[in-house]
This record gives sequence, C-alpha cells and structure tokens, in this order.
Amino acid sequence: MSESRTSNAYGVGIMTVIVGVAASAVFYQGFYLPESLEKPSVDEHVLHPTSEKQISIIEGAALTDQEENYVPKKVDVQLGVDNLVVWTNADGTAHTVSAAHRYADSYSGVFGSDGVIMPGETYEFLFTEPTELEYYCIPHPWMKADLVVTKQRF
Ligand SMILES: [Cu+2]
Repeated sequence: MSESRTSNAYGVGIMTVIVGVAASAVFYQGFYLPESLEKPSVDEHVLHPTSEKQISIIEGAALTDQEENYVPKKVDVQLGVDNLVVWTNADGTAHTVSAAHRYADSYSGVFGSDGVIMPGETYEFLFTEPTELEYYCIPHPWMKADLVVTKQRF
C-alpha cells in the first residue's frame, strides 16, 4: 500500500516536471526567442565604452594630391574601450563614410553614413563585434581608410 502511494506521488512529480518543461518551451519559442532575435544581448562595457575614437575628415580632404583625408587613416579600436567611433567633417565640403563592402553589426545595423556628412557635422557608429573594414567617400572615392575592431586586450 505504502509503496503504491509512493509511486503515485512519483507519477504526479513526473507530470509536474513534464508540464513545466512544456510550458517553458512554449514560453521560450513564443516570447523569449523572437525578442532575443530582434536585438542580441551585448555586454554593458561594449554598449558603454570608456572612451570614443575620434576620426577627423580634415580640411582639403577631397584634394586628389593629398594623402591625408580621414585622420587617422588606419584605426584600431577595442570593444569595451573605444568602440564608439565618431567621424567629424572638419572640411568645407560634404563627405561620406561608406563601407567598401557592405557591413552590418548585429546590434547597430548597417555601417555607413546615411547620405553625406555636411561640414561641421559628425557621423558615429557603435561597433559591438570584432571586424575589419575598409571605407571610403562616395563623392571622392580616392579617399579611403581602414578600421579594425578587436576584443579587449588586457
Ligand atoms: Cu569626400
């Protein structure tokens, strides 16, 4: 008698576990998953880096005989340190920051200025994943620069 009562309680316990697992599977697929697919969870340090990387589009940047345009021309940023990159147009002409090959960060979306950056204006992009990319200016395609994003080095 006491044995069958024990196995009965065991059966109820198993059923509770099955219902619980099924309920959480429904929750995971129905609510949690679609939400997490929209925006990946990114480390707080990456979302709020300690500093930002400034790149200047210098005066006369569009001149074909000028080697310097995006300054510095080759930039290496670290996630959680300076992965927020800000381009400032210090020139009197409108420029763009456009990827040589389409690049999208899974948190921030597609990289590149929407249209031109007017004189005195800025364009910024928060990198959240390691990458290497080449970018250029659409109106002045000889203006080219490189950017490398790496994980934080200690
Ligand atoms: Cu330009």
